[in-house]
Amino acid sequence: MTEASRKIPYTTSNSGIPVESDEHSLTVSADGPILLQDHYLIEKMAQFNRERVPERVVHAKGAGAYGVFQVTNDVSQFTRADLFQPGRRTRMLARFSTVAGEQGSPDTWRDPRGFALKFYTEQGNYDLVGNNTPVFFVRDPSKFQDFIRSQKRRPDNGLRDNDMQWDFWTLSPESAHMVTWLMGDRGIPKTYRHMNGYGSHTYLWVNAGGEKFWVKYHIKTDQGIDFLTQQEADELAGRNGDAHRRDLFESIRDGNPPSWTMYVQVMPFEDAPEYRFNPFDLTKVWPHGDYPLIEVGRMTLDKNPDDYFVHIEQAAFEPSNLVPGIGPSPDKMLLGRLFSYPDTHRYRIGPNYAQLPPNRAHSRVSSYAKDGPMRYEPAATARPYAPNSYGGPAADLASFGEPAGWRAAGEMVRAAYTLRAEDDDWGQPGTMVRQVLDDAARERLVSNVGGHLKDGVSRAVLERAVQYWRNVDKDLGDRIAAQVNGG
Ligand code: HDE
Repeated sequence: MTEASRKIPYTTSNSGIPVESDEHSLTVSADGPILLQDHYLIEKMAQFNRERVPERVVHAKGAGAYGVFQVTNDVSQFTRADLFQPGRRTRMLARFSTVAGEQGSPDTWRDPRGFALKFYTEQGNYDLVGNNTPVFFVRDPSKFQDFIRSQKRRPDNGLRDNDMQWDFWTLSPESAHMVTWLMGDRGIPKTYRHMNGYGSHTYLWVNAGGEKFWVKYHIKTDQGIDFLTQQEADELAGRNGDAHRRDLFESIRDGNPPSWTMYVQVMPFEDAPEYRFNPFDLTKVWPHGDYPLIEVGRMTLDKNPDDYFVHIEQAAFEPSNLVPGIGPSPDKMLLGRLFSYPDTHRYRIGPNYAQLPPNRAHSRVSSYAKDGPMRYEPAATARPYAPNSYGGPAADLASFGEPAGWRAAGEMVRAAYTLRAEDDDWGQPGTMVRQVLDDAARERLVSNVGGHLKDGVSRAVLERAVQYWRNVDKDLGDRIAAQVNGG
């Protein structure tokens, strides 16, 4: 029977060889021993044993989709980045995720959400790898690994431990702003479609004339912010651990593509040195009264991946993918991340990860890379060295301009940022509690914190935690104390 006359394709081995059976091993007589020459059986078992790549050490559980970014406002006065030029439409990939949970963990655990974007621009891939919060727990990359370990599983019993979490947080006062976000309504979004994304860090934009501006990204959901209460989330975690992944997939499948509107806050380059607090400190936000939001464009997720592992599990986002017109800032956390992400990709999915479908640039790649495991694309040149007199490639400084940077000088030290007038750890979370949250949101914050503190936190850490919240806001701290001690 030919394949054409059949309704379904015939099974083959990985090498395209038609196989004789989908269910019977090759044996001597029906009841006899299995034969080593059963190449297809061996291939099936060996392939099965090698289906896993290491999960992401953080942000292991997530969901993603492809989409398009459309510029809706002219911001070319601030940046010459190709994707932000008037009228530009750029294909993109987004991945949303939780942070501490492993791959099989529920989507609705309380956690920040990753908000990772990859734009396939005409000048290479631009990755904006943010969270659904504008701030973070710590401000020096040296503490990041410690922070994450305090949120995950203990080495002795393999269990997560609220005492460990609050021990770290109460010994790291810089965490207060982010913990207020985490323990409030933003800590459990209703779906991935009902949350904002933030670049969180300060970045550098450079326009065509070489003028520099500091920016912060806000990517606001067009679906509206919505959240789950702790109780709703706990119930859903038990009933459907993949609720957020399913919601994103089905909304796109059913012709209901979610969208977000991107804005930036723009700080003139020369404002930074005198600003009243450190504008590069990742635990701080810039008041919108100082630097209002300016619309940039709209991202719409309109295409589900046709293979989750190929496109989402192997997606490699890196804040170091900065295209001409965009640069980093002196934010120590951002600078640490510039190393960490490519490092984790080389370990997790191999040195040629940039050639995998979700990571391949849509523009021409003319690097001098060659060879290495699983290499897929041919080398860009037969003479893989620079300079060479056989047609390059050669760096083109004239077209793409100086690296986007700033002047730095001074002695080598290990120290916290230099303190400025309003560089404290309690002011901004206190303002958020008193001026941004309404009574109902404050009540839910008290209940969420109280519930978490009552679950296995030691007396000594509890006392520090009550003081931590009193430092944020006295009344809030008193209400948490009453919950913990009396309630
Ligand atoms: Fe990450 N982070 N991170 N992170 N992060 C990773 O890279 C790291 C931080 C964020 O959907 C890892 O590919 C360091 C802030 C997202 O694939 C790793 C520091 C923000 C994702 C890593 C931070 C993020 C990651 C693990 C402190 C928001 C998932 C897997 C200096 C602004 C991306 C990977 C995806 C993933 C390092 C802190 C967001 C280990 C060293 C702050 C959304 O490389």
